[in-house]
Amino acid sequence: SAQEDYKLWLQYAKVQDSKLATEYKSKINGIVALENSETIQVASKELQLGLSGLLDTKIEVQQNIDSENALIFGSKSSLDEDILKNLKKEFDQINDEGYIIKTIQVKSKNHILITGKTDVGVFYGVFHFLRLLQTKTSIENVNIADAPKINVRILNHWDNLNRTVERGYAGFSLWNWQKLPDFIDQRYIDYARANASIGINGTVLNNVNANALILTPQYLEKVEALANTFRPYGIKVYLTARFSAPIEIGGLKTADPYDAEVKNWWKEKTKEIYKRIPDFGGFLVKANSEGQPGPQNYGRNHVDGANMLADAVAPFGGIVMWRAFVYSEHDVDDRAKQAYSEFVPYDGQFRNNVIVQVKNGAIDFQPREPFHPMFGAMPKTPLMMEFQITQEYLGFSTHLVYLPKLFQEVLKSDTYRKGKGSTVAKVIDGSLDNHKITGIAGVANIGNDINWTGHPFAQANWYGFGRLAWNPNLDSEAIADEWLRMTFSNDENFVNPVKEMLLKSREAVVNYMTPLGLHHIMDTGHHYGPGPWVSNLSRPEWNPVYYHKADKNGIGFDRSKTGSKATTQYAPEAAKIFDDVKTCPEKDLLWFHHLSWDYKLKNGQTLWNGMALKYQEGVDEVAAMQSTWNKMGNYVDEHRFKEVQMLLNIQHKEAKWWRDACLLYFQQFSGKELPKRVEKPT
Ligand code: GCW
Repeated sequence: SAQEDYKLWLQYAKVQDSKLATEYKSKINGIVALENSETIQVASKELQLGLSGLLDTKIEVQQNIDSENALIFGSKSSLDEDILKNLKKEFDQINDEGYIIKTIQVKSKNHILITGKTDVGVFYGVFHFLRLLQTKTSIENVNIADAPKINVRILNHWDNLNRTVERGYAGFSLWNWQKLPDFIDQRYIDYARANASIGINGTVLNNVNANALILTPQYLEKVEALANTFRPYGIKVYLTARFSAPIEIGGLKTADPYDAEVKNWWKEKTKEIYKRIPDFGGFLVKANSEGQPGPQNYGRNHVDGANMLADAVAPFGGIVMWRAFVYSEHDVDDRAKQAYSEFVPYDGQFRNNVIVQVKNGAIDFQPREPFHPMFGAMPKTPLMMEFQITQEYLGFSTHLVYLPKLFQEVLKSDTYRKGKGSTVAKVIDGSLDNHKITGIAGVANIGNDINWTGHPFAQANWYGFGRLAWNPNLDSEAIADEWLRMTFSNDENFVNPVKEMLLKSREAVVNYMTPLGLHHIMDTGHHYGPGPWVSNLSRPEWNPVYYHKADKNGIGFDRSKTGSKATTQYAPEAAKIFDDVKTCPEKDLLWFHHLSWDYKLKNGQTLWNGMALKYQEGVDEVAAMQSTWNKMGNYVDEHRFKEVQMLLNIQHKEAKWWRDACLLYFQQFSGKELPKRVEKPT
């Protein structure tokens, strides 16, 4: 039902396996909270809600640890000396947000303890404990110590103040500015619960294409109300800072970061914010990109801009996330090179509370991009990852695409910056270059649709982002497994085939949209559906023809040493791999090379035939997804079953649209027949 749609992965459906249900009930006689902070209170509420659903019975809240088999939770400072002394090893393993879940003995009676160094750590432990029950895991003898590997795990909402959401496909913005601050929608609380359950600890409320009004007292009062709502859940609020705000709302003549009045304006503004929100996280800034104002308007550079804001928030412990997504119409030889050339020379010059936020690839959230060459290239500057959870270029909320596969591919990529094994994950978790501030951002796919994300399976992308933000080394398959069990069913006849479907869905979309390294050939502006023919836009690098460069001689963007030389922005080992068509992974082939239609692929096919077959494969994969899903009616409520069925039907239709449009368009250049296995356009 719509109920289930709304509840995300926190369904807390009754445990079906009777043996396990008996075990759970016997191990959870009562729950004992050792503290009474706001966070522990919401943790206690969550446990009661979760357990009453999972065990279909009310579990009593006890004041003391008597009897046996209590579920005890509280932070380190609330623990008795005799409990504490046996946990030294575990406490050494975790940081401030980590937790321990352990079967312990008190007066020779068994209990389960959930603890951590802070209340939020305990809360995360509570969610992990509930997850054990949601995913059919025994709690006979638990012994878990876990902690996040990245500090700032944050959602970026591209939400405008009029509640439209840029690149949002799930309704309007959750933030009801008109009713705030006095009306606290239950949605805000459920949003916070969902985020806390996966360890997300920050949210940027408003669009990076920013409106300065968010910084006026009228709005800050509303932001404060949201911050108060999220605080018990361990979620800090951040805002985007429009660089020209001193002019627009401050009445100054300039926003030049060298101007004393401007500096002072930001200092005062920051003070005002922290007075309302003492734990305000800081600012996210898009500057001198796609028409946004920035320091370059005044002949200054990114460092000047970022450091000015960093100085304003530093006294309060805030950070500045400065985006590296920049490209201009003036430097059009290869857009992929611009961010690197604008930022890398400044390595080491940013204040230590600045973190540079880099998209996963050098163009823009394509179905597949090689990792951004900035990762690993600025060892003296912390870099954070920006992933897009909302599916701007991947079929909006209509196509089913399991993104943790994409995220994981990027995180595992080897930058070779400090030798083999210098993965992107190690750059952003700070371990490669020893950074204290670390971060990962996901552009949210959340709106006020009943199911939050438009497509029931797009919930998995929010979930999976959070899990990978917690630990970038997790496996996307394990994440799919737990998400399916928590969201739908533990029945193996459901979990196994549908997991298979999820895991294949990312490659399917690559195949029917942009196989073999093609990119940015979506129709212009909205980016939905094919548009490889578009060539009339005012800026060259907005036109799909700029990216595929198809002509009679072949197709692809030569970024190798014979072309734009973008490969030189990678470490020599990586550059070497990409530069040589023989070693360049075929999945990235046309990203790095312009090749003739007769070029022989590894499977012996010509490039033209191979590409056509990939498009067909994408269509076939969606058909396989449909047939898998069509057998799942018995395991899923009717509402969600039908929704997904209809969406997959659209996806199949549109996969064919992509195949036909792209192949017919490219065929005018290749001048070749389609291989037999490719269905003729209808
Ligand atoms: O992906 C592109 C989008 C813009 C977006 C921009 C950015 C917020 O098409 O809508 O603007 O990137 O990331 O700044």
